[in-house]
Amino acid sequence: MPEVEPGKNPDAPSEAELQDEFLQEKLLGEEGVHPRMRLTRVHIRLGRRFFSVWWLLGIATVMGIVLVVAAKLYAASGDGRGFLARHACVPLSPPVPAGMPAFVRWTHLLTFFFLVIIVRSGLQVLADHPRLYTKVHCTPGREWLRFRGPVPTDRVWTAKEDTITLTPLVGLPGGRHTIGVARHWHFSFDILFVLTGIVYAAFLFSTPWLHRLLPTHASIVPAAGSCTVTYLSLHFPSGASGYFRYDALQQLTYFAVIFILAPLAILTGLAMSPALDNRYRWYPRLFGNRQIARSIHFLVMASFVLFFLGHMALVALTGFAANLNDITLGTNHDNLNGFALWLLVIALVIAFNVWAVRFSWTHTRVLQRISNATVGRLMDLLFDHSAPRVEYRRSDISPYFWPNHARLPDSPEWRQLAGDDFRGYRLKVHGLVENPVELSLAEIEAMRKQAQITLHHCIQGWSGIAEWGGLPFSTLIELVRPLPDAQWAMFYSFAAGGESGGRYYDSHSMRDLRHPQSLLAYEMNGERLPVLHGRPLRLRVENQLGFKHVKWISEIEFVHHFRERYAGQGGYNEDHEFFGYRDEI
Ligand SMILES: Nc1nc2c(c(=O)[nH]1)N[C@H]1C(S)=C(S)[C@@H](COP(=O)(O)O)O[C@H]1N2
Ligand SMILES: [Mo]
Repeated sequence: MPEVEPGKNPDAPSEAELQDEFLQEKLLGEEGVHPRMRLTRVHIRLGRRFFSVWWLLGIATVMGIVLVVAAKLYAASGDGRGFLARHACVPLSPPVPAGMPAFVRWTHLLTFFFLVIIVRSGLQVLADHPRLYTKVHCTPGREWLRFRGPVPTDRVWTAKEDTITLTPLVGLPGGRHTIGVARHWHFSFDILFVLTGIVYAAFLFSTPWLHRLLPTHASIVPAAGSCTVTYLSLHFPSGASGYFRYDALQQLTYFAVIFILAPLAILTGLAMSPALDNRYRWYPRLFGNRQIARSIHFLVMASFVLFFLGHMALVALTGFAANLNDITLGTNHDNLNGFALWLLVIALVIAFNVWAVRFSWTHTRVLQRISNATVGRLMDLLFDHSAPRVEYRRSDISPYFWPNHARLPDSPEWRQLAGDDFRGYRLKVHGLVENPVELSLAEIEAMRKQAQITLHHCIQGWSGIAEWGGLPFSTLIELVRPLPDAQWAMFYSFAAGGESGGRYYDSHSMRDLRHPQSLLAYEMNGERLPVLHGRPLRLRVENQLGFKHVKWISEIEFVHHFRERYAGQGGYNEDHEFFGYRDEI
């Protein structure tokens, strides 16, 4: 295996080959095991049965009609007329200077643009594990929402096989199992979204505009009720008075979107991080568990989309031209200038999205590098110093633990070792160490043993709790004594990483490997590690996502930097699927 000089790397596939392989495998592949995401395939579980969301949409439509009829009847009744007269649906906020201030107009525009990218890339992430659960375990059949059929039970079904394909019209970048690329967009635009939010909040809290948003008087509740009845009975107040003064329902809705939905999106997003969850047990508990946080994250997205649709409909119904002047130019005229600007913005956002899809498929490495240098740095800053330490109880162990890989080991060498129950197995530890060793499984088992019950976080979205027993990596470090120049350790697998045949590998920093919970595991849930989960040896590095936990380890090499091996991005997924090499979320 790789015994190469730094910088000279005969194993490296060419970048053009990698780019081409990515396009062929992930975008142009035929529909087969990886069906397209389609509304007809979305099912929601009630009790034991799954129902098509068409039912839900049908019920929602019927309920909508019932609500409109009820509102109309109530508004025409004596009681209703009295109520509407007492609490008129009129602008509530104190008179403010006409027109939207510049900070609202600009942050509004940017937030819209950023959210389009965040939602599209988020849907792409969802397509990589198209099931949502309420329990942290992710047992097939127990999901509350799924975007494809049930998990086959007659064969091993990996999470990778479970991924579905998204059209680039919906997902960014589209295709299937392009989660690495989707995450680059998602996280970089998350940062822009948060920064915009901070600028907005800074302005908001230092100007009187705050009072148009913060509900301060209980009378807003009946007033919002009155507005609800008014809108539901299909009476839309004209925008003549200028929508920069909000009525009660508007104020409450905007308040909820800005002060509840947006923070919830950020907090639930963070609750999916292995670095955070496995350091602070209380954090995912804020939402129940990691999967509830993920479900809320999805529902927040859906609420943003619904809000957007309702918001646009009302903007159009209550004086489109004047409203658009308000929100683009800050004026209150009836001319079409705002409308023209709005069209221009929509065209630019569409053009950016078209470009983003193309760029994702043609310059994937550039995107990955930019993301490593920005998002990766920030993740490091936030999480790299915290050692994971959370442990669960035996009773928390997941009844089902998704297997995940593209290929099982199938080399003659591995077959021979497996046939002999790994008696001939020698873990080769070499590279920049004072004391290179070759260890049999019996020797490894005779060294210090540690067991831990931890939560596994797969990049695709599923999680599971298992007990892992094995050799603390720090003990191995003491044995082999890495040289001062050794900053990374490479873990090579017996298995290929994908169809292209290159072997699976990944790398870890010395800091991560010294964490007390970093293990070379040979037991799972008190029994010998099953082949499916990495026998004879697999990694546990609990502050990192699952793909960094190499299974079927054949050798470990200490190097100066992972750049010296293969395509130089730090691992098989980093090389071939353009994942970030720091993945603490
Ligand atoms: N050799 C090898 N190791 C691997 C993988 C793989 O494809 N090949 N998949 C990784 C991923 S993406 C995850 S989530 C975990 C899954 O471990 P499990 O199969 O025990 O659940 O293994 C990791 N280790
Ligand atoms: Mo994974």
